Amino acid sequence: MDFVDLRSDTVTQPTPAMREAMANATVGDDVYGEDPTINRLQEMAAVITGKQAGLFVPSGTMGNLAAVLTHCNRGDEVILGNMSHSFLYEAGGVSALGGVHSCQVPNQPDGSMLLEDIRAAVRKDDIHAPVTRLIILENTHNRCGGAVLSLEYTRQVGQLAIQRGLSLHLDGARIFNASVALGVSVAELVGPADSITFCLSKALCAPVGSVLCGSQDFIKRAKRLRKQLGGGMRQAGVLAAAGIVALETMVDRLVEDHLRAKRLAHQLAKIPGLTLEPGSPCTNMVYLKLAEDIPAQLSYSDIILTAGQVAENLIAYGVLVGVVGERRFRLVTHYWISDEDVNRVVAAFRQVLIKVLP
Ligand code: TLP
Repeated sequence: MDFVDLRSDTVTQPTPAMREAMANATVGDDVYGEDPTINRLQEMAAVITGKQAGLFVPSGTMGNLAAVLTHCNRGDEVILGNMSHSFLYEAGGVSALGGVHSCQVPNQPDGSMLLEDIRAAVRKDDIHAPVTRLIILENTHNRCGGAVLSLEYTRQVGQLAIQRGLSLHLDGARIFNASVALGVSVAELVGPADSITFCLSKALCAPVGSVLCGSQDFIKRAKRLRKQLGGGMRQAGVLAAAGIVALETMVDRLVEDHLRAKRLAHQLAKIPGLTLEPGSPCTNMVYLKLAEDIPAQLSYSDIILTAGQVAENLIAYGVLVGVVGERRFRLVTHYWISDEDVNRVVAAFRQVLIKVLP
């Protein structure tokens, strides 16, 4: 069966243009710095982010980890959101591999952390406390509905970091979605950050890879960390070639994913049994829940309906969705999702929920 896969934008396949570029890529040994295609991608990334240099890494997770380990010493502390990808989904790498302690500040529904909460989290100079070294922001914010952090907010956090002598890292896995949604250039949006990771392998459709960007000195040190983490690749220009096509051709079209997410959300919200989360979608992620009234309606039959059960039932209709809680779904639109696919998903939800609603 042909599946409509909305579990994530990480499932995106490379485009035909990417496959062609990969086949024809000129390559060299990147650990020697001799892969011309990787060098070109890194230069492009530096220009786009307005930073001095870029470093091609195998994944967003490694980009974030290398950034934290470059900014922090063992025993230092990083301030991050309690809903951030770095805290929730990176297997505790900063502590397990870097000995870096994390201080989790509550994320607000819009993906931000309150400035007063960040200020309060910065440690005083006291031998009992770790040294606060770094703040991490995430834009767009995955777990907070794909929410976009504004330029104004990012600047405020950047100011706070400067005042307290801290560094600021931005997990910009989906910074291009943020840039398109705000109509603000990536360079401007990430200006206040000392370093940024962005991903090529999500909505931009490249098969593998992210780029970590920062100052010349920062990237030089991050390169040693990448080597320690086993991320020094050799003729990986075949991967970077797809990344270049991604940057050249896949950014402007992201607006289509955002519009399709809106249409999908609008249609799904009309189905009894589903409740759209407030403000959703902000970008390419639709977050929704099973409606409050479902258990009451089902109480006579003793069925407890979970998002997981609904997702399992949707598979029979060729629809794959993300389950991110007992009653919560995440549906991510991307290049390979068409208007027809949206209709198919809506029809499938309707069919599945009709079966369980009286
Ligand atoms: N996110 C994945 C899962 O890990 C949850 C997804 O399906 O959305 N930062 C952010 C904000 C991310 O959403 C992700 C991936 C990463 C970093 C890590 O990127 P990779 O998967 O390349 O290590």
